[in-house]
Amino acid sequence: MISSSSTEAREFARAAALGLSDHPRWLPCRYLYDAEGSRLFERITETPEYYLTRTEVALLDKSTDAIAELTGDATLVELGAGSARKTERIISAYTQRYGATRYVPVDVSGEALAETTRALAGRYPALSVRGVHGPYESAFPLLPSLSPLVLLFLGSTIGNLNQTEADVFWSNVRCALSTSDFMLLGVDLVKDAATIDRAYNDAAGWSAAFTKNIFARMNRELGSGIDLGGIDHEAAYRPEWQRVEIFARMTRRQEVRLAPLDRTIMLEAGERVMTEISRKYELTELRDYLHLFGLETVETFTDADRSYALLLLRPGQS
Ligand code: AVJ
Repeated sequence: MISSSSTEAREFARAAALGLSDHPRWLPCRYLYDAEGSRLFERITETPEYYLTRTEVALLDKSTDAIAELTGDATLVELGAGSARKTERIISAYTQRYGATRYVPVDVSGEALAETTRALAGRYPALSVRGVHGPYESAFPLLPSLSPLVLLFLGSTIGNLNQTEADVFWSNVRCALSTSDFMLLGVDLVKDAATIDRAYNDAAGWSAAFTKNIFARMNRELGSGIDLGGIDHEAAYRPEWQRVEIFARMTRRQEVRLAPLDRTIMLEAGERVMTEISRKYELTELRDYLHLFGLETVETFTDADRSYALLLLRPGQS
């Protein structure tokens, strides 16, 4: 049932109307992650083509002890926590070293958050978990009261932000962190285009299913009536922009109903809707960029192929 009075549905519909009326057309990527989207993303991370998660987990295995030592005892706050499966490595390093530890996962998916909280509380008696349901911006006002803390932003999720959004994000981070806080950032690095293209076009089709799910969600929550069979997934690495661009291409004309707004938007056959970008980084460039926001790189952990990196950051000690 579609409840047109629900504020979440209206907000989703407004965001969709805004993006779909723009040129080029787009949808905000946070709507990819409902319960189904989070489940589909987990499938992507298990494909042989998607090297990011596997490489990050291996890096965490090698480096969490060093990280826990460098930061000292601290509250762990995680942006976009999802299933937090890889965070367990960090949590166990901190509980082993420091005993009782606070963990504050922040996620837009209420279901993922509830599941994560339940699973972790059972497995780590020394851990106190308090989830925050919302976009990661909703965590910033809480940070001063959680200091000393380590802000975790893993999975190269930062790559989803465009340049303007990233600038805002980093100034907010810098304002919210005090000089005794740290941030652990996971980023995917620039590499050959073929490897990246494969990661976003897995043979089993989970990437395509993930892209289509945002339209399935519109059907479920906004009564959009989109023919999902009339949508193709299109993802390609653009070396000149150092980013993957992910689109849904309409293979037929679609009438997109936004029931909460009582509006319909037409998409012609051949038109594309951008659902996501995924930025890839050069290490020196990234460190210089973060420095502009008053964040210093304490340590960089990277794999032998320099495929992926973990950066331990802290506010400049001025
Ligand atoms: C969760 C944003 C890191 O950009 O690699 C994977 C999302 N989308 N395949 C990424 C994603 C399609 C992923 N992040």
